[in-house]
Amino acid sequence: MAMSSTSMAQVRPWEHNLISVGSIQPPPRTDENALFTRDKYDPVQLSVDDYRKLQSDGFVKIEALIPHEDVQEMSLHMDRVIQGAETAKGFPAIDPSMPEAERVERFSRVHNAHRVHPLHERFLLHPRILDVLEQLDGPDVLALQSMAFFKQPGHPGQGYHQDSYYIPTLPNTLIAAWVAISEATEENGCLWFRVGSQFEPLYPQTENEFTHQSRTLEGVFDNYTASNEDTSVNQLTAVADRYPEVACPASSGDVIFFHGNILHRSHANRSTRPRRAFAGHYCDARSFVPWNMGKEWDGMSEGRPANQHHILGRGDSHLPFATPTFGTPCAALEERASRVAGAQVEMPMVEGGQIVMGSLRVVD
Ligand SMILES: O=C(O)CCC(=O)C(=O)O
Repeated sequence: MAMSSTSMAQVRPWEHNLISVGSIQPPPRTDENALFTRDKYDPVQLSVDDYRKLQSDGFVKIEALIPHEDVQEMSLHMDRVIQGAETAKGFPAIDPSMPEAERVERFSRVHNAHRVHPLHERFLLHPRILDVLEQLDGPDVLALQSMAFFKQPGHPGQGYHQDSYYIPTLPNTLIAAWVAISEATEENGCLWFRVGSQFEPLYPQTENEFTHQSRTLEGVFDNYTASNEDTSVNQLTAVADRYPEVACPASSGDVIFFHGNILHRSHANRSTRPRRAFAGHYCDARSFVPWNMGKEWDGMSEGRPANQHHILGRGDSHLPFATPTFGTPCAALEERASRVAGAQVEMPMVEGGQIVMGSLRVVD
């Protein structure tokens, strides 16, 4: 999950080797991404049960969502990055002659590489992920951030946190899609969720003015230890303990979708192989997003949103949005269709003892 600009300045142990590439200039555009059109993939059809599971548990795993070839491509790319055979602006410099231990140490995770690398953009806007998001989180999908987890043997996990703590969206419609690139097991550091904790309010940090909506509730505290792996230090442990905890192992290609407020964590990789994952964060494109990866944006001081820095994946929005740097097909590149049908639904009214539809109007 994203860390704020404040935390970037003072790197703490659990932010081990975190790299943000948000401000890096992208490489020249290529046309290759434009080939990844929606019709290349089987459309996804979720059930009401899947929807209910996300609401009731706070997360839902969709098995084998991403085709094997795509997962394999990301996995090979990550291998090449670590070997120093492939790089992008903002990635740590790797000299292929470096000892392997030193090379892998440079990569724990990379944030927002979709701004500098076409493959990461393709994953963030993957049609099968966007299909699911449309069904789980509404038709208008804004893609906010991406993270590639290299999680090498011995690398730490991430302690209890709520993703909406880092990425505020108003109203809060944040949802994560966590793609297993390798198998994720309890041994190598899979995700763990506190089932039902998505109903908790957000436990914000006082200095983050955009996450204060729950602050007036009795019991909400100033949270400055989110993500700390040490449960005796992490203030969210007491909240987490109200809910049962479950591990969520995943096979490569499975995608775990989870709510922005759910308390979750991962442990260190205790295996001898990397545990790799790609995570995207999204929201309803109608939510106001006061977040640009911890960086300033035009209009920030006037209270204008940063939505124009985030890509419209599906649907439409009355708010601004970005187009993809590398031309991955998505709604931002399509003609805009207006959605006015909802405005025409008539309300039932009682007239002469009968229910009639919308005859009493005071707006005409
Ligand atoms: O992949 C991990 O180990 C942690 C990921 C996580 O907690 C997140 O993306 O919010």
